[in-house]
Amino acid sequence: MHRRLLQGLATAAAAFAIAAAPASAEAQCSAGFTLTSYAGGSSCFRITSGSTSWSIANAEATSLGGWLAAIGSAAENAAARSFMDGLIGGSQFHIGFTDAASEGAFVWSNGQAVTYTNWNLGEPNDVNNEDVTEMLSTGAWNDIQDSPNTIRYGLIETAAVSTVPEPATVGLLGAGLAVLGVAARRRRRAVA
Ligand SMILES: [Ca+2]
Ligand SMILES: [Ca+2]
Ligand SMILES: [Ca+2]
Repeated sequence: MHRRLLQGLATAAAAFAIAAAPASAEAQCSAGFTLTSYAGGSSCFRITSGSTSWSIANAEATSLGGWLAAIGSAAENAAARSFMDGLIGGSQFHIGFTDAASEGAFVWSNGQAVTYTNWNLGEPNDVNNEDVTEMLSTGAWNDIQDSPNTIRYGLIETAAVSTVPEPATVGLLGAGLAVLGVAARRRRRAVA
């Protein structure tokens, strides 16, 4: 067989092999969010634009396609606290835990199941109707009022999406087929 044809076949075969190899998935966040990984998962985090009541922070989270942080584990709790430490020091901040719908029955505003809580000693105590939650400097939680007099930054969360990188192999595959075509034409000419 013609040597160039063999070379072309080899190139095409290599391109097919690369294209067939599984591309590794990469976790990514929407613009403005920071990918934050921790044992057992990852989240996309960003801080609210200002220090506000819980409801206003919650509305901003929703408008951005997210929610006030829903904390599913001790590892996520520590990651959330650490993320906010880098932005507001040890200040407390809003998370998405609320019992506004049913007193005493706290739920995550994004609807996820409650798998972990980290209430501070004596909390939640519902003093003067506290129905939303802040995270303290220690990482422990406290129920607070949803009020213009109780303003905090909020931690907004979205899920990290897993994306497969664009295959860089399509061009290579094309190049391999082009070489094959040239080789085939030369082979026909040599025969003629
Ligand atoms: Ca979460
Ligand atoms: Ca309450
Ligand atoms: Ca409280």
